[in-house]
Amino acid sequence: MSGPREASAGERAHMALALRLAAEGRGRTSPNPMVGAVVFDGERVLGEGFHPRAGEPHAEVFALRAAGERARGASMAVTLEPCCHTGRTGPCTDAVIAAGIRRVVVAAVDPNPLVAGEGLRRLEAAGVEVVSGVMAAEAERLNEAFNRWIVSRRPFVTLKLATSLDGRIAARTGSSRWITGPAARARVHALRAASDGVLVGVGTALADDPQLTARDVPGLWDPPARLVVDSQLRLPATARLLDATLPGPVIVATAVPPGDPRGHALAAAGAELLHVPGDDGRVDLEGLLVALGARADKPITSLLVEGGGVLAGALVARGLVDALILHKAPFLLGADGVAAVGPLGLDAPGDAPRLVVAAVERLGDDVEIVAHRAAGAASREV
Ligand code: AOF
Ligand code: ZN
Repeated sequence: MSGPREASAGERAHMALALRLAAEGRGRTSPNPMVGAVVFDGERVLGEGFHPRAGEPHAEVFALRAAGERARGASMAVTLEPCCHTGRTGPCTDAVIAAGIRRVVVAAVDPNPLVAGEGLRRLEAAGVEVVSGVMAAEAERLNEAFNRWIVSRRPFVTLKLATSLDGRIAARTGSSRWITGPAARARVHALRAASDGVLVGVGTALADDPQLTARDVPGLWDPPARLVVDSQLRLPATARLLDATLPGPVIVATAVPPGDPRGHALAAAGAELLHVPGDDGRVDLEGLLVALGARADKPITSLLVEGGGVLAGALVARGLVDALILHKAPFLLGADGVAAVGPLGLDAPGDAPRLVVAAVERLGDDVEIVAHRAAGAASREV
């Protein structure tokens, strides 16, 4: 006899727990997704698991191990469709079937072309009841970076801006210390820790001499790569970013061809150089994203862009920004302040790339607005 085709309130509660478990892997699973799983019988939780990092077992395996023999005849809530392929680990579908799980409640389908619905079909073919789409929006949001990268091999790009209420990132002198308060700045460090890479334009690197590291973030996470778009290699080898004691690789993207002494100096200081020349003597930003997503040892699936205005404008103009995180501080800097986003050449508001506000939150005295590219306004493919 087959069970209900929809998830019960109790099963949704188990899925909410699975989503919280999945998030324990934040900042460590790349290029894999964050996944959580709960083995349960009615209200009783028999085993919990999450995917801790790429190369280690999947969430389902940890939850099944924790449940042991009690898994036979029980149910599972899992935030991502169980995989049916052999990668660094074996197929989760086989593990679920072998353990005797009777019913699987899934949040999101795995967009990995090696899975993409086949995991659900395998389970059903083995007689397991499957319900999918339970809290799917939350699960998709959690893995927005993985979902983008696994199908396009390009990173999910989040533009983070800290501005005055009138959208200025610095006063007329270029001074930007500080726009936002401690709570917003702490949020930025958490965003960095959750990202594979943190990117700035060379203007910002020269003006602020940032470290781009994630600091004072609790929990375990891998240090993000720190990147500068530096078309003409103006970054000095003495930049703080290149301090050898700081965690995370430094990548300098440039239009200058290999063999230039400025490049040698940066490489000697520990930077990895990426040569991605565009037509106009500048870095080809689409080419940069492709190169980052294809990075052999550690692909960059999520990129946090922290300005400045020139880089932000170039990315927005090319349709390369997937999400925007705007921190607004309660003061005005006026028209002589520095604009957050460079010229876009728009003739009418209706021509602007459309975003959808996903969340608004107060951070101390500041306000955070999270917005996503509107559905259908997909980035231009290269
Ligand atoms: C699951 N549960 O916890 C995760 C899944 O190289 P592997 O073997 O780790 O496989 C990685 C792929 O497996 C990844 O691209 C995604 O499709 C899926 N991740 N699947 O059932 C998990 N992390
Ligand atoms: Zn798996």
